[in-house]
Amino acid sequence: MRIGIVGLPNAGKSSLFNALTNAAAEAANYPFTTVEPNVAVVPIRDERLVAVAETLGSDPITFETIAFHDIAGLVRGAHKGEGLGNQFLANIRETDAIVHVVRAHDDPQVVHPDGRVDPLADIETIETELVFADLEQAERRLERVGRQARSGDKALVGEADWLRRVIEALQAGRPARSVPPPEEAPDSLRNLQPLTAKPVLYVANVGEGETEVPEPIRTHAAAEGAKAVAVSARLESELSELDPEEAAMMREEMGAPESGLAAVVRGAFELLHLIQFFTAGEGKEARAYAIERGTTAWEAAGEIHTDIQRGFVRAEVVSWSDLVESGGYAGARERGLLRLEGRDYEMRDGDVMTVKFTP
Ligand SMILES: Nc1nc2c(ncn2[C@@H]2O[C@H](COP(=O)(O)OP(=O)(O)OP(=O)(O)O)[C@@H](O)[C@H]2O)c(=O)[nH]1
Ligand SMILES: [Mg+2]
Repeated sequence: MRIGIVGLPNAGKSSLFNALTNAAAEAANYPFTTVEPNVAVVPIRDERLVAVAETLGSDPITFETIAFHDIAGLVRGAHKGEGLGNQFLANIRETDAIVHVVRAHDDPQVVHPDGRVDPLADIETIETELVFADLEQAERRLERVGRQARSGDKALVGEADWLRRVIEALQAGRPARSVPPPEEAPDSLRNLQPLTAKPVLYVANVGEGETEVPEPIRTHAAAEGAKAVAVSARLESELSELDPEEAAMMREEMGAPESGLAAVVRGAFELLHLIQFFTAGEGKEARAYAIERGTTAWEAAGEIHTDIQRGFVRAEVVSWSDLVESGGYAGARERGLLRLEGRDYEMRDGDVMTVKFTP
């Protein structure tokens, strides 16, 4: 899963990025991979998988990961070349979702580019820039596809027509997600990668000790079908530098129940309708996989390996808690908790699956 972080300058993007990467490195007990200085692949520690691994003596434990891309702040007029932000938007075209950091704290020490704190106006500034960036991209693509569509190819004609409607929507200030891609050209969306079609998680960067998403941001997110979480980015970034016990104590004292990492990860999973399933062998690797809700056992097998999917015979499935409570696979089988499932079985969150397959 890849997530791009956007927001105004000084909104708190890099503070959040540092908090996420430090906290993950600490919690998962192995270093995150810095692909580039501003991209970090963060393992998502899952206590359910840890418990499964302890029960089975599995080693190593491989968590699912999220790659976060931190980019420079966008300013009003970025599409006309203001600031540096626009050129970085290309780096997040290939992400699955966007985290939009919105300043919601009023610390006078932190300069606001517009000299006032107004979360809704800030959101609008950023969203306008995203719309303009998509517009430029869509116009450029239409030039090419429109020319190719003269061949009469159905998919190309469909894509060109879709691009025209996307451009119309964007010119009216509506996001690309409001124009569904045509059936005859299902790749249109992937070819354009519009930023305004990606699901958005708003992160309200609230003052220390605050835990609620401010009302205007919550309402705005709900109206868009987006999610919103509250995080105090600087505090989280400071806490992430401490050792975990110390951080937990501080967190309790300050009444901040959940780490910023946990809140963002939870929000991202909800946003993308993701659940996790696990594979775990006795004395072998225990591994987590993020899949969309509704994924079948056969599709899930493909996440493990294409060979395993190709030779799929059946799946042995047990919930992680049943497996742990039964002390392992043998115990779960004895108690009738290890089920045989076919290829159409719909995976549930926390399932532990062993695929029987013909090589
Ligand atoms: N009081 C307070 N200050 C914060 C908070 N989050 C970030 N800051 C401060 O705001 C300043 C800017 O934070 P950054 O995280 O660098 O902001 P950014 O969005 O990455 O900014 P650009 O990279 O310039 O676009 C820093 O001095 C932070 O310490 C917060 O929750 N409360
Ligand atoms: Mg930054």
